[in-house]
Amino acid sequence: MRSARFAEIEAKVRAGVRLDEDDGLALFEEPDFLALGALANEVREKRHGDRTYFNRNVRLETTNVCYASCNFCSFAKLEEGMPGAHTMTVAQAMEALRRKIDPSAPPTEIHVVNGLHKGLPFSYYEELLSEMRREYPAAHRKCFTAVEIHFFAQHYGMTVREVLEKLIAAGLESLPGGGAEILHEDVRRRISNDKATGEEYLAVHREAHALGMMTNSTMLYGHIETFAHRVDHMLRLRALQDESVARGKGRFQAFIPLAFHPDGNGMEQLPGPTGVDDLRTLAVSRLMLDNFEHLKAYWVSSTPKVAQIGLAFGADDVDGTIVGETIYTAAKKKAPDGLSVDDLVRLIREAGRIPVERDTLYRVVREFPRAALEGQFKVRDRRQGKHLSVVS
Ligand code: V47
Repeated sequence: MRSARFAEIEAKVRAGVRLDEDDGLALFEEPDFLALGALANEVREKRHGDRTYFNRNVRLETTNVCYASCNFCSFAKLEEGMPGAHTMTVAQAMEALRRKIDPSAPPTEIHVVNGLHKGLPFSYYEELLSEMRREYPAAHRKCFTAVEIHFFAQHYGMTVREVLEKLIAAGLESLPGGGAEILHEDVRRRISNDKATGEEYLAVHREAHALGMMTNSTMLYGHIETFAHRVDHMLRLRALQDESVARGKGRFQAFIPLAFHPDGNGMEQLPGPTGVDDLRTLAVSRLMLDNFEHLKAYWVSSTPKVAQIGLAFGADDVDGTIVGETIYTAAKKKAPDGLSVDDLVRLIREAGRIPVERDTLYRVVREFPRAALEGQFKVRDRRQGKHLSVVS
């Protein structure tokens, strides 16, 4: 049953009044979970109608060596030489990219995330970017989280601005949202004590925005944090976005809630979030982050099925084809190792939405026509490779 408090919040949303911390908490605790989803959907449809975005992207992780010991991470190895530790040379990284990329349908985005490796020279990252730009000039380079940029500044003795300027000169175009985890210090201290603080994470995005760069942000939820920490996280991002929008240069484009995966890391005794929590978190994010244009239902972390339902709970983007992701693979994700454009188009259409292929900056690459639902629900006859309509 919808609470009286929910009715108040609904009225605020419909009147365009910004929600506050108490509202955010009430939404996380709202018993009528479907009413919450419907309200987030109203906001989503007001902004985007049925349009639902995806891109063709590849992931590259060139080193998993990372001095930081985050409790939630199944990917990192503390030191070079430990079992499973690997670091590619720039030539090996380019070879790995060639293996992931189908030259007949090259991606529009290369998304790079790495461990914090103390033994590599700064020139490694510059060469990586310039080689990617030389070989795949049309693929947008969305590389290195704010935590990595902060680490480069400390480790190589530069300011954050100097690091960004040098990397931009080498080919960097935008920053991914990773590394945000939970910004509140009480949680951050317990889950990732030895990397950039919440304030330092935000400072890197502030600087990137001031240089005209677009960035994303994330939130790792479903571990030891409370709803209050999630709301606090959203409010900190919203405040920075206000500043950046007012400055009129770069800003956050998308917010991406990341469901915690407990396998193989320091918090494996925890169960991880449920599907309802995934959907509730999307819906609250859509309602609280009124100055973020896009909300991603990241199918790698939530599974394609939950991401698809997320399109009715506020999300307008499903990320992309994501060839070659290894962070969630290390945490034994239950999602496939990449989706084809056909898979994404089907997933979006069956949710009653219009698929739009975008580039990293949300420029339209291709808009797919809306399909009649009847024609969409098809089963594949594996022996004959033909589609058979269920509704005959
Ligand atoms: O920063 C690590 C998270 C992030 C686990 O910007 C984990 O478009 C769950 O940031 N369980 C990397 N999460 C991925 C990321 C991302 C993903 C998709 C799109 C974009 C974007 C960014 O993955 C890390 C960390 O927060 N992570 N380990 C885990 N066991």
